[in-house]
Amino acid sequence: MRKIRAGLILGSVFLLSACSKAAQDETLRIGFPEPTTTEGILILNLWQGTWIVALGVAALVLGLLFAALILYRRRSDADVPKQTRYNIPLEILYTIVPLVIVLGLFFFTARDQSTLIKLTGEQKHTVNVVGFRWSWIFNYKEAGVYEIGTPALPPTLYLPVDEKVKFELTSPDVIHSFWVPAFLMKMDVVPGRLNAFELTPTKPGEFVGKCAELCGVDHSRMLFNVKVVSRAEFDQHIADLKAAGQVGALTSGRVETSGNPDCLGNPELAGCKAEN
Ligand SMILES: [Cu+2]
Repeated sequence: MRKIRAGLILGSVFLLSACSKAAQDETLRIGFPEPTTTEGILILNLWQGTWIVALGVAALVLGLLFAALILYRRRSDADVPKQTRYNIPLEILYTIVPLVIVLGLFFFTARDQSTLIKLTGEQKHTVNVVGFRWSWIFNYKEAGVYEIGTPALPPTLYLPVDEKVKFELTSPDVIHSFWVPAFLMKMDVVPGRLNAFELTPTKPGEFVGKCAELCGVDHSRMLFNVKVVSRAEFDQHIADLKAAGQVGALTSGRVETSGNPDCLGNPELAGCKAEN
């Protein structure tokens, strides 16, 4: 017994020390990426808290299970352990305890969700994100410029670091979902409905985004990039979009393919037309 325990401890120490710091951090985040927004920390805490509760339940259940296996095992044919049934207090207990756990998890989820989707109106700028079959448009509302992507040329969303941004999500066709994994936040983009949320990116860098709602044949190609940059770089990018003539706002970039796959992302091709 002692040898097994020593082996287990040694083994886990060895495994942990063999892992890189990054892998250890990811283990502590239980698979979540490192949050790069103010709001992401709240989501990470909810995720970790839920896991702590789940591990607590697992420890309790497995502990009771093994205790019963060892302490109350049948030791001889003559000596039958005491049989218990219809233990009302016990049955009430194991009905109420899961209810309390589920209600607790629900409470924290609902509380954090209402914080996350609350619109404070304190955003520094607004981006209207249009998800369409099969790419994204980013309308920078205050600046009056836009960026549009295609499956072959995914667009890049620029965001100034440490500035609260409001995303307004719209779709001209089917339900998509706007997801930047590093932001730990996603929201559906629903036709005929204005969904919105705010967040504050806190780490400069490049991140990937994607559509997280199976929306059709080219769903997997609805990729985009996010660049969190300084205010100066952001202003420069806006100026570049203006200089490129990408002024105004687009509501749809849907390309009518008329059966020709080359039309995807190439509305200017002969025989292909853009639908707005
Ligand atoms: Cu989609």
